[in-house]
Amino acid sequence: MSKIQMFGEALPHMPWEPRPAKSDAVIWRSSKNPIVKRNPVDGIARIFNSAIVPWENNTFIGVFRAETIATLPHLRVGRSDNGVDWVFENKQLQMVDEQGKSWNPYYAYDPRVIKIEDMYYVVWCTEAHGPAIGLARTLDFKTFVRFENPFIPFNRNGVLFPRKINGNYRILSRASDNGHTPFGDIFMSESPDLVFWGKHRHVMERGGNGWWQGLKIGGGPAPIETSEGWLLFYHGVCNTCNGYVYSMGAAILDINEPSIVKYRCKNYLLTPEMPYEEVGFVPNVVFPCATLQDPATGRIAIYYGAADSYVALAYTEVESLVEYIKNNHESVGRDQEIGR
Ligand code: BMA
Repeated sequence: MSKIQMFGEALPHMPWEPRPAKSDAVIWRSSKNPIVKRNPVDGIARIFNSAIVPWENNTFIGVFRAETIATLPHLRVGRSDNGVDWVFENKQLQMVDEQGKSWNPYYAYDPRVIKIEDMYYVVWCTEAHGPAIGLARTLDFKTFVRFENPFIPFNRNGVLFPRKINGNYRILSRASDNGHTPFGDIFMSESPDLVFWGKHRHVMERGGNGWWQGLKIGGGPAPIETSEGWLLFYHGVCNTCNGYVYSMGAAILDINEPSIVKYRCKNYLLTPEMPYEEVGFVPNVVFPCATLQDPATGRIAIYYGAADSYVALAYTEVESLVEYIKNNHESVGRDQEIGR
């Protein structure tokens, strides 16, 4: 039993591969990577930054970012018995408004799926006169009811917390621009009903001594509740003369006031090193969007998009990970203050 506790549903059947022998890595890649390869479905060129959650009868379900051979990003449901081998629906995910009338975004990408009580919420980057946060709810992954735009453009990387905090829902997001935004910090907003959002607080700023997160940062999977605080995986971006490089980092946010960063790891946890991360439609991208975890064993599986071309999987254990984050903590700017 790990000294650091994770809270949430047991998941003994989650995908898992032990840390490679003789390795002291904090995080290690699946030997099956990439788990979703190019041209996975007729007419679909690439599936990558995608969200996975546990589903009925010990199976898994996900909302995937897919791009057609006309390169239009859209969302698509996939199912898996083991979390590694996926079968995708042969149609795009369809959304309706509160009246049940069809209401689909022109484009949709980078979904996150968060279960809060008995409802599943999909947050994605949607078209709303520019990129903005899309939000929909589903119970069955068949009917997706879309909320009206929770935020004005431009905003991306919306990530809900898996429960209310002090009575309100919380969402992370990153204000951006209309293109390949060359700036950005992580903010948090709160809402009593998922419709009206306010108290927009600053959570984390780009930068620190390491350049890997010097340009912009954005929330990744839904934060994981632990005895140390909210464990947040995020992406950090560095600008180079050959373009952006996306890596994955982690921080621990205060459990009651997540705009306070308790610990932030100065080192990246995963950076493009493998051929499927370094070479693809967009080279040098590691983009985490989902985790599965089992509180009893402390196991965490992290799903990430690789090079805007593949879905890949990495593993870690909560205790060694949290120790690593704490041992490599770096306080950046005003991160440790309430972000008012
Ligand atoms: C971001 C998003 C991600 C993508 C990344 C790298 O702006 O569009 O979907 O993985 O760029 O291309």
